[in-house]
Amino acid sequence: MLDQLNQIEQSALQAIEAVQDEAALERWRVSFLGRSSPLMQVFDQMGTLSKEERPLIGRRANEIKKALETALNGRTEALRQAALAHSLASERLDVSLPGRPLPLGRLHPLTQTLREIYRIFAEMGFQVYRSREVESDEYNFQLLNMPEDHPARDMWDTFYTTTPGVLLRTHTSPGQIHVMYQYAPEPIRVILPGVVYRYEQVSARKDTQFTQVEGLAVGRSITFGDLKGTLADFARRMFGQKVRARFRPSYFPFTEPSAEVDIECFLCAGAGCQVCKGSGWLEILGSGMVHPTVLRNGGYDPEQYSGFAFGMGVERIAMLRYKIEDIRYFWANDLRFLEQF
Ligand code: 2U9
Repeated sequence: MLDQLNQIEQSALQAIEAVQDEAALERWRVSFLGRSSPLMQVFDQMGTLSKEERPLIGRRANEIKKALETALNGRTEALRQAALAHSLASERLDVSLPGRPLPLGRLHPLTQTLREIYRIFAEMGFQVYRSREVESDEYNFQLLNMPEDHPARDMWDTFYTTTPGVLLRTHTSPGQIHVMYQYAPEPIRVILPGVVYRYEQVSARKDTQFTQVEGLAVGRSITFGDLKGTLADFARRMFGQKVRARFRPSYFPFTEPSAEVDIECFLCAGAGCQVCKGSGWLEILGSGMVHPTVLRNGGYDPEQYSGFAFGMGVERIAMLRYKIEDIRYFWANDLRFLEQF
């Protein structure tokens, strides 16, 4: 019996050396310390032993049981330590490594240009006013001095809706009538940004929708000199302090006199290149003194009030500024284009 016990101890202590995980350790416990393990069976058979044998075997069996329990506890702790070391190793952090750069979003080039325009005009005291995109023929044309069948209507190829007299605005000018109605007879200085729609053949220069900013200043003594000063200053702030501007006579039904504003071509310094088509000048906006009829339509007495107005295509300004060759890039959502700004 003593030999049998020594055998049990030896094989148990040998087997535990090979145990590498918790499940194997549990199997070991069941086979060497479990209820039906050979060791426990020795305890069960105590009653059948002689008086002399009983204390000897009993003592030895208890010794072995303690030894196995000690071995079990030792192995449990060793496995726990190994698991901890493994998880610490896998979570190791090198705090001296450089951080991973986060992908940064950016503003659309049109938004950047628009914000620059807002900033420049805000510094000159202009407020931003937003107006509807679906308009009436009355606001888009008639109140701007273009009654039905007026030939100047041909300047805007218009998207009409199926409702008679309702159209997509071809410019933000109807918004200026809304502003005047709302504020007359107070003096006003506003800019009106927004998308406008034209029934155009799409090309590198023209799209069926684009972004416009129009401006309007109305007061008791506003002159063409104010128009010139404001717009020449805008050109310098937008395109560089050295940029020269020129005012060229033009025609718009809602302004009289009217002028288009060109800046000296900053690509060829006036020598003539492809962008300015050899002229040395780049057109950036249209402008004029508000027509007396339009002032009256807006609720101002043209005998006492005057004003100037202007309009520009924001895509055009951005194209000049960033040397973009095709207007269709703005709405194409191509990341290769957008990531350049
Ligand atoms: C009111 C009075 C006057 C707005 C004006 C222009 C000249 C002009 C174009 C430039 C390029 C539009 O984006 S574009 O196609 N605009 O040339 N706009 S004066 O004059 C107004 C508007 C409203 C009540």
